[in-house]
Amino acid sequence: MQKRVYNIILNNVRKGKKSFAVLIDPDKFNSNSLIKKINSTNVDFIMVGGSLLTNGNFEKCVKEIKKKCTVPIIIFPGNNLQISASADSIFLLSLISGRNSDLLIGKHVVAAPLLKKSKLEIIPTGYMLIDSGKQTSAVYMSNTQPIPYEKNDIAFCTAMAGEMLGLKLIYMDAGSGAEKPISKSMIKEVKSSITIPLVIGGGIDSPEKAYAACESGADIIVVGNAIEKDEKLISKISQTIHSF
Ligand code: 1GP
Repeated sequence: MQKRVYNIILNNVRKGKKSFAVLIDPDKFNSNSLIKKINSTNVDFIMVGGSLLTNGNFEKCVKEIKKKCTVPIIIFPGNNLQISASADSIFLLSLISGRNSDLLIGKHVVAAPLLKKSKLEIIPTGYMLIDSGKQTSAVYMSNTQPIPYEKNDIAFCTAMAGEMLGLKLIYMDAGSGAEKPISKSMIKEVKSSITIPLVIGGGIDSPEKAYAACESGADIIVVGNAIEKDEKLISKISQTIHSF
């Protein structure tokens, strides 16, 4: 299994270059215009997945993106049904902010043989849900409590523990469509407590919010919901992130 995607992430971090990941929800995927936009913009990664998918077209969506686009595809799995050998890589999420053993190790046991067969590049990821003012699908579906918005100490101790356990990435997520993104001070404190790359997502719906996350120490910025509403944001946010 090649470490292509993780090496791109690490190289960007070493150069101080921020990365931009567009999150595609297969339920809302409208291939032509979105892929056109991505192909004409500087997007580092495409993530595909969601807490709850209702259309059953996960595999079709990944294949279609792969066919039309050269940007590396990372699966962001909402559950163990979201695996496709057509993607490049998968964030193998361990929900370290929660205490639901199924999402810490259980689902992974079930998925392991499939993942091995798929030859996907596995990126072991410490996934942390942060409270954003309203209950998000990720919090509800995971049956866990998010880390409170202002509890920076819980966030950085959790991230530190994740790194000590050998995880290769920390992904802090306020949840899709979050009312407010993760605070600058929480991102700063987590970033200064770990040496592995830090991914930030949830509620980033403007270049200014993307800039604030970069400035605080995010290495990868994930945007999903806002782009579904306005595809023009892809180039605006990309410019901000890449000129940081
Ligand atoms: C959600 O972090 C991602 O898991 C992206 O969030 O859809 O709010 O951009 P948005």
